[in-house]
Amino acid sequence: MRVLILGGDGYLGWPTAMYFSKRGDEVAVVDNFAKRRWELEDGIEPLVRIPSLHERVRLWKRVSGKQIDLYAGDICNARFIYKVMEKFRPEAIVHYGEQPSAPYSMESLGTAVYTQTNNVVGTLNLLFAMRSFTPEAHLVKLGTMGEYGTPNIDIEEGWITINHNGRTDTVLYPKKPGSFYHLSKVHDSANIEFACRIWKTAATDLNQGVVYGIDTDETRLHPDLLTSFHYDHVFGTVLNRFLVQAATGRKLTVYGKGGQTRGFLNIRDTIQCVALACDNPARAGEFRVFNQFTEQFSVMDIADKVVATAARAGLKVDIDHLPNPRVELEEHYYNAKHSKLVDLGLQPNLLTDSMLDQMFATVRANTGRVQDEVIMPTIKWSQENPRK
Ligand code: NAD
Ligand code: USQ
Repeated sequence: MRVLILGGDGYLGWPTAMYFSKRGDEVAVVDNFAKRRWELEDGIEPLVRIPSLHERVRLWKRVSGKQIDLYAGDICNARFIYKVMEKFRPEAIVHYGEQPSAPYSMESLGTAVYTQTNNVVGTLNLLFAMRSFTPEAHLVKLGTMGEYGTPNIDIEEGWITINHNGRTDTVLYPKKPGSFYHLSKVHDSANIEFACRIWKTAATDLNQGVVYGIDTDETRLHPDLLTSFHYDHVFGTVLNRFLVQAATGRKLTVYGKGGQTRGFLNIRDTIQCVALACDNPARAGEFRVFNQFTEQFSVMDIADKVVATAARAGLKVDIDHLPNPRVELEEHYYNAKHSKLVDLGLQPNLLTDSMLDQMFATVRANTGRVQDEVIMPTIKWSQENPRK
């Protein structure tokens, strides 16, 4: 398969590119390195410094003997993405190339506008480029479970059948997202569903939960093939943050009561799910939605697991309940369906004690560069945030 990976320099994009390349697919990656610029703006660095994408692509060739094509450029530049699509002619496009942080999007008017422009315009450009050059290709788009929010009813996989005043229809599940970032994904989903209806585009929207994990089979092939792992308050996801906090003797930063419940999955399962979607493509005109997570936990469940993991390693870790910088329900009903990927063959890597012990050991071996200043949350949802 010819697979184009947008956002190939990112946490999920780089290991995905290596995975497809290793199994024999023809792979190209696109990135404009915006993430590295956002990091610079906020004085943030991943836990371990990562080589440039050019270096990692060269190293991959030496280690695996396989070529990954690299296109450096911005998906929001229509001319650029048109050229890439015309030249590479992908059969599958895995779209990770967006601003992924809820706190970043809530920092200011500028970051909210940037997030929505970057994400929505980039995806629109891609849809038009697909229509022009690869109308048969399959779009595998990374959306988020946060598009649904935390409704007081069961969450279905994308679509819901509603009976209203005696008539029945199947419609996109109602969305109530919790940040301007999550909203950008809702807008993307609506635009993609429209393209499927009007142009017969084939698309799978992967409503992914919170990802954790530091390595995959391919990143372990060489220390410099690693992917970016964030523990800061802007780009770090909750379990990754708690592991670093515990490994460095800090209290775990639970926001509010910690009853916030989300779907979670291992980075290895992100890759498995994306591969399953590519290998079992949507039909022309189909807007297919999968809820992509393997287990659901509350923030306190996650904190308790990290406390226990640290204890097994001989460390005592405490939990701090910080005033919640976000506006979100801290106790709520949550029951999200997630059977479609399992039906396709997903074999989940669950959050077992041995998985936690392994991740904790890797994190502990790499705490030399942890910066105190980027751990506590400073971006508040309900008020203006001073620009740094
Ligand atoms: P990431 O920031 O590490 O990777 C995104 C990459 O896309 C970055 O390298 C960035 O430079 C690139 N990019 C952004 N805008 C671009 C543009 N206009 N043109 C070209 N490249 C661009 O994020 P990630 O954690 O790897 O997430 C990947 C995708 O998965 C995102 O869309 C995110 O919303 C989604 N997602 C992530 C998680 C998670 O927990 N990490 C969970 C659910 C969904
Ligand atoms: N949280 C804490 N303490 C922390 C960090 C987070 O209590 O130190 C809480 C948050 O308040 C939230 C939950 O943990 O209730 C999850 O927060 P998160 O930062 O791990 O995840 P989120 O902001 O939702 O975003 C992440 C990714 C995003 C993806 C999303 C999937 O950054 O790209 O879309 O997870 S989901 O949550 O399913 O929408």
